[in-house]
Amino acid sequence: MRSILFSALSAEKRIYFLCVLCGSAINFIEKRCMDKKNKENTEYLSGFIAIIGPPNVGKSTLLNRLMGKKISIVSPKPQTTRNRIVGIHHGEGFQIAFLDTPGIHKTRTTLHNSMVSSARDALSQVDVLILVIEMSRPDNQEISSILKTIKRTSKPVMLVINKIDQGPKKALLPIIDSYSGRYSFEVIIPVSALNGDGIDILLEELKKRIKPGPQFYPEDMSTDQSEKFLVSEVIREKIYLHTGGDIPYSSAVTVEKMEVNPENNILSISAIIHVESESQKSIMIGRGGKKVRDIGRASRLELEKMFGKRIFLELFVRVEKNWSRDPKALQRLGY
Ligand SMILES: Nc1nc2c(ncn2[C@@H]2O[C@H](COP(=O)(O)OP(=O)(O)OP(=O)(O)O)[C@@H](O)[C@H]2O)c(=O)[nH]1
Ligand SMILES: [Mg+2]
Repeated sequence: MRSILFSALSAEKRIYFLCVLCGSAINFIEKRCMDKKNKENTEYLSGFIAIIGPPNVGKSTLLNRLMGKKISIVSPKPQTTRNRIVGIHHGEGFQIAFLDTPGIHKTRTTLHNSMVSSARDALSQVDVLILVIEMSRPDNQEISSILKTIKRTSKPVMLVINKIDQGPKKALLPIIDSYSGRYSFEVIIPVSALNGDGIDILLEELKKRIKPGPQFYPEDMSTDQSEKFLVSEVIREKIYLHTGGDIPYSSAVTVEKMEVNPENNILSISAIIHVESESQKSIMIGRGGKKVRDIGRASRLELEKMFGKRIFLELFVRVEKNWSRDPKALQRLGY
């Protein structure tokens, strides 16, 4: 039809028509080239940033706040985080991979050694460090040793004073004063990871410190942890919240099975809670199985939100004698 119409045109009109067609094709090609050029000119920024500090100062809460979602488990007890946890923050034209780390502390067991070395290892894997302290306990006994370590890395360090919701703002001045004298921080930013105060300023300062680089992770990836690891961490968090004394510190969790039943779409998970002695096992199980049931219920509710489906969770408690001091057992349990 088009060719009949075209041949019906006079020779003059045909030439004019072809010129218009060629013109728009050239315009189109020019526009594509410009778009490509603009994209190349606005350089993509990316970087790795480690969140380090003493135990319990709010490092994991800060990671979750920066991410806008929960990636790392949190509890009021120190030494909650045991592995390096990666949270990938995607923004317009930039990407930041945050490494949440175990709190740096004096070590007593092989597990502590593994935790502290994974924190120290993270220092060498990143471009920038965020050192977190808390406003109400700025003179944490671990700080001197942490400052010595970061001095050796010669990486840019930002100091975050967390938990500013816990006291009057005027308490910040002497802390800022004292820390400015101890190290030449890039910037000192007071925040509350809990309620979000100061987080926008922190993100702006972070963006200034990342450099042109590749997009290391795809847009839809928010962590590099496996699903089994995420599940084991949620269960471990509930153990920290539901038990006391030595129990949380002597517990490890491994996920043995995760399977979706195609008929009802229920996700079946079976996991083992490893403890170090028979007496810990009976505390973990509780009278009539109540303790482990409470841990199971709290875990299941969170996991159902996380996976967006119904979950059937089975927990078994097993004794793995003195696992926290045995390097082989540690490896088996993921540390
Ligand atoms: N009031 C207040 N509490 C906070 C804030 N940030 C964290 N917390 C609380 O501090 C406790 C420790 O938080 P975490 O994020 O687990 O601390 P952490 O530094 O990751 O701890 P470890 O992994 O054990 O080293 C939890 O009870 C948090 O709710 C904050 O800004 N204000
Ligand atoms: Mg933590």
